[in-house]
Amino acid sequence: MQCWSVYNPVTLQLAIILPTLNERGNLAPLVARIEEALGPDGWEAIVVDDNSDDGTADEARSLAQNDPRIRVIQRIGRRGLASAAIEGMCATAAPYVALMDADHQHDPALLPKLLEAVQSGEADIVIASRFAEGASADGLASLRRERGSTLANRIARKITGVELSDPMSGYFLLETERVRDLAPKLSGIGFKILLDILATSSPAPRVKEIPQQFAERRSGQSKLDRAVIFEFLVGLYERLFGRLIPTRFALFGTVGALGVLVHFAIFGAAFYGAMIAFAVAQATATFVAMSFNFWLNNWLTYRDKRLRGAGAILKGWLGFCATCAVGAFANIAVATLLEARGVHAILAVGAGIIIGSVWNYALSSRFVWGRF
Ligand SMILES: Nc1nc2c(ncn2[C@@H]2O[C@H](COP(=O)(O)OP(=O)(O)O)[C@@H](O)[C@H]2O)c(=O)[nH]1
Ligand SMILES: [Mg+2]
Repeated sequence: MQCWSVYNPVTLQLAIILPTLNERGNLAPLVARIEEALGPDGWEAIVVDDNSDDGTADEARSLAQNDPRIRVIQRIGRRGLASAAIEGMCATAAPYVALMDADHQHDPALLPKLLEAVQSGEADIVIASRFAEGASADGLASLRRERGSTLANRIARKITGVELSDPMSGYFLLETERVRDLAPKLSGIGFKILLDILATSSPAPRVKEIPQQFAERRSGQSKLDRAVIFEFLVGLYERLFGRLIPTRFALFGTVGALGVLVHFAIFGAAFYGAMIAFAVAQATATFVAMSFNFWLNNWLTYRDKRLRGAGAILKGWLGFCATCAVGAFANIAVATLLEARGVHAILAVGAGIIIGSVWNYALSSRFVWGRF
């Protein structure tokens, strides 16, 4: 007979957070590699899965059934690497926490070294760098990306005040309490979680970099196109104006403004160029501009929650068009009402546009890129 009371746990030291999106086949071998690096106890691995279609969460649960060191957070209707990482980090009782890709690009053998650096008090945050001396970055998909990273590093230095070779690394370790303290201030948008932590910490944390051999992903596909420079501009904006006008709304508005240009271009070409009837030209321009906005929002504004696959895109696009119709109605109603009350026509139009955009944003962030 099994006697539960003799259970004598070794104190939990380290949690390894594994954000996943379709990484089913990578989990079991990764857990084996983590065990090889850290030994049998003192650690746990928390899989934070955004409801992957390949059954990653089921696979994690089936591993966890026979292995209490594995835990699963399955998020429904949520997406995003940064927010998954933060949520996982706040879900552990371990005093130290590491973030790692689940695709084997990061070598678990480095974990003891990372832990030792923070545990000994040598550093507050230790980063496995793809670019520090002694590192190799064979696994980086393209040279372009690497070059992007180099430029990004220079900007990062300015923002964080910390000298780093790889502030975009997805593999690092720190005290869990630090994350908990910072969590309310972290943005949770995008992929730049480490940069966010560094930039938000005050005073600047003591950082140590350890070179890593960055490998090719073992199986599955990369989900991120890390447009590094874009991430930086977004990060910069967020720090400067993010509290005034939320980043996503600013992106959404910028895309909307570009849509207006597209609208005028199409309308001009159809009406003045091809001599098409006004109503048809206007309808065509509206349709093209709306589709353009959907595409660009899916590509930029919601890049961390991007709709993929023909079905999801078609559904999203139809939803977006429906949303825009409601927004247009609100726009016209508000503008007409204000104008009738004696507000200057241009001001009334401006107010209509602002109300319409806020409507569109609120509806589409919920019904197109959020949870219906
Ligand atoms: N939970 C969650 N995990 C994600 C998301 N996007 C990517 N990941 C995971 O984050 C890690 C890094 O993503 P990956 O696609 O490998 O990016 P790459 O290394 O830049 O190619 C992998 O373990 C992914 O499965 C997401 O939206 N949510
Ligand atoms: Mg990867």
